[in-house]
Amino acid sequence: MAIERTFSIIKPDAVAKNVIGQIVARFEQAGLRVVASRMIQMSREQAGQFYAVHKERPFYNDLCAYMCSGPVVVQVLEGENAIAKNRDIMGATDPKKAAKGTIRADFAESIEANSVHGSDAPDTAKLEIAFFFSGSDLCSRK
Ligand code: IDP
Ligand code: MG
Repeated sequence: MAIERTFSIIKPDAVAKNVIGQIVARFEQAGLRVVASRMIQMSREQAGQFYAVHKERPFYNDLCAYMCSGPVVVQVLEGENAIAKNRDIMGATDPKKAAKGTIRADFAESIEANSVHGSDAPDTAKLEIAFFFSGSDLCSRK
């Protein structure tokens, strides 16, 4: 299986709950390594651009406002099958439907304030990493 990199956000609800470490520990326990990490306060423009794919969805404006409502941690995770592995550890978008033991089942507040973001495919992972990080921000953990 290939070593991949994927983009992850610890969203405002999880940062406010002070569970950054607990969330990162789950990635590490699953064999993923953090190769870049930064806490930021997103602007409305940044959130709007990041979630542009959802522009036509009824929840878009609320989602963008929510993502700017407090600091978030943006990070890049690396490891075998990192993209799908991250999505498995996160759980389903709606925490009520998320499998037991997943981050969203354990920490999320609602379908909107659902604790984490994770890229869903290699092309989006690449775009999302480049949206927040430059090449020199990414560290080698080999
Ligand atoms: P994902 O984060 O599991 O990939 P997406 O469908 O890509 O889910 O949606 C992006 C984000 O938009 C979700 O993580 C969540 O914060 C928000 N969202 C998705 N569906 C809804 C909804 O029906 N109501 C409110 N917010 C939603
Ligand atoms: Mg998505």
